[in-house]
Amino acid sequence: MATSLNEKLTLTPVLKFELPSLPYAYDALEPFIDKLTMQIHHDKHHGTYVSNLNKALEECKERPASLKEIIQNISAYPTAIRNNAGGHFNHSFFWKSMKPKNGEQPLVKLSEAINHSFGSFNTFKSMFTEAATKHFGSGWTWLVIRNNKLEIGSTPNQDNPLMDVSDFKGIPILGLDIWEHAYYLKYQNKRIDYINAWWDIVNWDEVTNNFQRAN
Ligand code: MN3
Repeated sequence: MATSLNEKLTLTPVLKFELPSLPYAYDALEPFIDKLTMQIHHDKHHGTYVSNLNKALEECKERPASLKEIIQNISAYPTAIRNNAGGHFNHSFFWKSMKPKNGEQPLVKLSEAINHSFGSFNTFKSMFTEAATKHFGSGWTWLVIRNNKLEIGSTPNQDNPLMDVSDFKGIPILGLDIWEHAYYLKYQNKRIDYINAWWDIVNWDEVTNNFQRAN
């Protein structure tokens, strides 16, 4: 054997992540999500998940090759990595799934799958809205694909449906941040108003891409 497993591990560099830029201006989602919320949410909250993830990875003996590898094997990592890798993954996914008000609907293939799984787009929307409204405390509500079926569910904290520890599993197609930091400045305790506003800025092109990639 040329190299032992231990030698290989020490040769693998520690992963280092960077905060991705928003794919639009801070005020691009106004009036549905306000500029200050986007600045604090992206720069401070997401930024802190990234820097805390980098710190935790330096102290960790595992040498994962990618964020997805960490997420899918999250039970092997300490809580700091679960929270911060989840935070980084979920927010990166979330920013891309929104865009300025566009009045779009899901593209044909996803639209057919939504009708097949939920009966109609409006039924899907009200089921998702209800799940997001009723989730207790911080977390995320998701549309996932699992065994060729679309399903709606929520995860606590910064967990997500790709994590091996998650009670709700699948490949995420759409995700909504329902932590208070996502909406409190503008909507205070009215989570339902934030959810209803968010429907206006869903980037259905991106969501449809997510669906096609997952198939
Ligand atoms: Mn958040």
